[in-house]
Amino acid sequence: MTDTVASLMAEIADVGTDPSRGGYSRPVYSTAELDLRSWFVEHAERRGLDVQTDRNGIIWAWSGGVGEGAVVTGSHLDSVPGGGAYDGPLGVASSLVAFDRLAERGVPGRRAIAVFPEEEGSRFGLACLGSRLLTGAIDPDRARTLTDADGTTFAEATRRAGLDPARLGPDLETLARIATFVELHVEQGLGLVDHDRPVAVASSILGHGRWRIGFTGEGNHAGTTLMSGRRDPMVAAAVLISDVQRLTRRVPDARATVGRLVPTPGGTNVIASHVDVWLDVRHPDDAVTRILVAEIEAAAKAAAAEQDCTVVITEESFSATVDFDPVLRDRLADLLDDAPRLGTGAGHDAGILKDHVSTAMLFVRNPTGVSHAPGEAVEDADAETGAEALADGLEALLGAS
Ligand code: HGY
Ligand code: MN
Ligand code: MN
Repeated sequence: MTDTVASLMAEIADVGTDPSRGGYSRPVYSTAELDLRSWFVEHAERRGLDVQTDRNGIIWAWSGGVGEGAVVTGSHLDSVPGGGAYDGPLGVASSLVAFDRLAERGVPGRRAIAVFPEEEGSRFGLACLGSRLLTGAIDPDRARTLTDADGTTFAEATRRAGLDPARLGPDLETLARIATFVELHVEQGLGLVDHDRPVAVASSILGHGRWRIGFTGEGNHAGTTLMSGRRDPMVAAAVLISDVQRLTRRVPDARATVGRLVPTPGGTNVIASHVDVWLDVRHPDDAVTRILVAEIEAAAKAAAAEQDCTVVITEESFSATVDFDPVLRDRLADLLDDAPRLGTGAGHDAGILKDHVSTAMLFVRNPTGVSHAPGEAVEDADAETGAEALADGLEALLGAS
């Protein structure tokens, strides 16, 4: 095969571009993401890999037979709205090139590339949905009833993707096939720029959670309703969003974001009756996260009371801080010319799998450090270096298996 990571990425550069937001919008099971899934399957089959999609929508491309003891790599193809080109697809493209290197080197051993659905949780609200289903980290009934902004359930979207939603759920037989999982991902920060190195090995993933905060007031006419006596949930939400920044700035290393606000009904000349905001909070110490969220909840209640509104706060997901196995981490770092060990504030399927199988991550330098935005970047040379590093790591693990 003569494919390079850059050439593979160029093949999908026009899939799911978002002219209004910039960047890419590739929600799970959307036309764009389904096109990317087909692109991956075609490349995997061209390489003679045995391609299967499991009941949770995870695509598996096998080499050396389907079975236990496999060394697995891969990532995701779905994106956030207006996301960058590399978050997810870089890992998938690099996996294909790494498999080409292993074939050229004549490396034996059972291995697979996995492509996980809904890693971002951008359509159905829960990150790493595919790996959570695989490992039993989410109740299948809850997964089936998750809905997108149009009211389509994950069950319906799963059905439209050609799968049976009744079969969603823990798949311990598939999980048992993985001896080691190594995910390559674009770095979502400037650590490698600071180190002046192209590749790092992950040390940890910041604990993170998502909360839905719904303010309810009284909808009315913008022109006929005097300011006195309004019960405006948009004002309550605005006060809370400002409080989130104020409260979080007081906590070293904490990050809290409100990136999504949905008013109902959402008219320019209408006082909203309800406003939903979504809160993303992250910190290395899960106990600190909980304390900060409690303070934000109190601020939400105060903001609601101030506007004579009510508020309901719902935890939608929480993932504890992940520390990757230091032995595997250091083994890969040593193998890769003493590559830096870097923590990340971004979640990954590897973080979900880590409690079930031996797991590691590689990061590839991002010269802008930007992610979840069009500015995300990877130099072609670093992309190829990353794929070679992945191949070296997989070869070492296959030799040990
Ligand atoms: O939100 C995250 O950290 C990841 O990109 N899903
Ligand atoms: Mn990602
Ligand atoms: Mn992401």
